[in-house]
Amino acid sequence: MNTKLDKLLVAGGLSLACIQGACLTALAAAAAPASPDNDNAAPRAAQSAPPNIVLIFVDDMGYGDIGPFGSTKNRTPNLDRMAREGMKLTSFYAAPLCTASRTQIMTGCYAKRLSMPMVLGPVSNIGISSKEHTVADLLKKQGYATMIVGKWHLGDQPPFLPTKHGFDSYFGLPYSNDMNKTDQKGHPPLPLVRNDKPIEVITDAKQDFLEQRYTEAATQFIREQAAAKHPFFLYLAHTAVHVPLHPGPNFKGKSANGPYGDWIEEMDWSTGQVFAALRELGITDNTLVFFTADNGPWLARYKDAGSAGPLRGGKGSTFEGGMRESAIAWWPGKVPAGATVDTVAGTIDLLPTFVKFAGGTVPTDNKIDGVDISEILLGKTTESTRKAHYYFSKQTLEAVRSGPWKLAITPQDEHVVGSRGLIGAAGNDASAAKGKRGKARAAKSHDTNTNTEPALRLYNLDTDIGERTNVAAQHPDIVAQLQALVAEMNKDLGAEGAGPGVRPPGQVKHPVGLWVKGQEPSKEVIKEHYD
Ligand SMILES: [Ca+2]
Repeated sequence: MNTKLDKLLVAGGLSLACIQGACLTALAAAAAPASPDNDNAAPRAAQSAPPNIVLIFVDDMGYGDIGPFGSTKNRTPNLDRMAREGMKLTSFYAAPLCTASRTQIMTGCYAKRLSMPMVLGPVSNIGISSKEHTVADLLKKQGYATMIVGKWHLGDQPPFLPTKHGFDSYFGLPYSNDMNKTDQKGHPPLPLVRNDKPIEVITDAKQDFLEQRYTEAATQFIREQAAAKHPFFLYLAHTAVHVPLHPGPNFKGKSANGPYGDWIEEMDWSTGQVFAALRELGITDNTLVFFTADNGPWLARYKDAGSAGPLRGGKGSTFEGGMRESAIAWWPGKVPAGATVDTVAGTIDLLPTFVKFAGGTVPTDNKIDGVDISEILLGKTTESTRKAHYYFSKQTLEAVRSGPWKLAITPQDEHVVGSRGLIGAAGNDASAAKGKRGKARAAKSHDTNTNTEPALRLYNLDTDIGERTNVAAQHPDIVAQLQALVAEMNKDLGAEGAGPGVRPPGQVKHPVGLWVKGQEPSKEVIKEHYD
């Protein structure tokens, strides 16, 4: 099918209408029977009842790290089953970094639009503005009970916590699990937060039990809502598989892929526990589960990093490996079993899609970038109404995709080198320096391409998923059409700085730490790092 499409595009000259929609590639699988999971479904759910929604979001996992997306190293039987019973989305995009990615999945907007295109560190002074709508608050308006379990990473100040953005309850870490900096003397402890209060310091030893505790909290929430016959939205945002790797005792040393594989397998176990609870409770016929990840593998961590499979690049990059994620949708009897769809879609589409399933409408006071893909998930179409996907590296638009074509307009790094890029309390982007070690590693391994390739490159992702062959010279018409899409976005969000469509983040003047009482960092540490 793809070969035929390529011939058509090459031979016939590509019209904009073609790349905008009609020719979006789709590999819809043959219709498959509904899952046997319906067998034990309880009759409680009326035909029109809004579905429960479980959104599972993995941290720093590569496109090729689970069985349905080609991993032969990591055993993921629960995700294998999820894919057999559901739909794989093979051109599904997040963002290159944690906070940007979480902004997108929560708001349906490119992170740049909300001035959140970076990585927030502890005690940052910004977060998502209270004027924005999150998927949680829109579902709450539809009567859903809402909970986030796991990593939030959209601001740790009181106005920015999940409970201020539509979640009834919260249990998890407010940011990444390496932000305790235990390798550096005197840095702050990592807080575990329940609702809006830090309740416990998570030491390195305790990190081994995070996945287990998240899973218990998630399944408990499911059980409580099912007992109350209440529609629910569960956002299970794993700390796995972000470094430092902390597989639990039942998984440590058990995989064939070191601690990384161990933690992937524990995350798969956790997913299985969620499905087991849904099956036991008889609510599978009325529950949509969506699984994906926030950004590609952190390749600079070498053995501790995942695999992007056939994709080029990793975390921090706007090459496919940094942003294209494995994604699976599952809803027995509704989402066709065993389907694979290659339509361009992404985390920005989940808010309008979930709100549609919930019977609501997305408010029009704030422009969003995502579109409703419910008809795609239900197997009714393979075409999206979104004509392009844009690849931002922080503030900078680096590439655009429409149909099979991806146009890079700037040099792209293949991944984040050196230390993480943090926005501190003052809002300064410390990542630009990337660190001496990082630069040295990059130079040694030749893992950036900025000096060897032209800025303007065109790739056909159907035939060249690894982005190795620049075909810009052969397709000037397609280059021009994609450049027009770039110009359209630049008018909205700006080429590098903030365009008219960029909205401000929420801000606090005097950020405070989420410290567990009695275990605050010293005044010296606070002064050095956070004042
Ligand atoms: Ca991440």
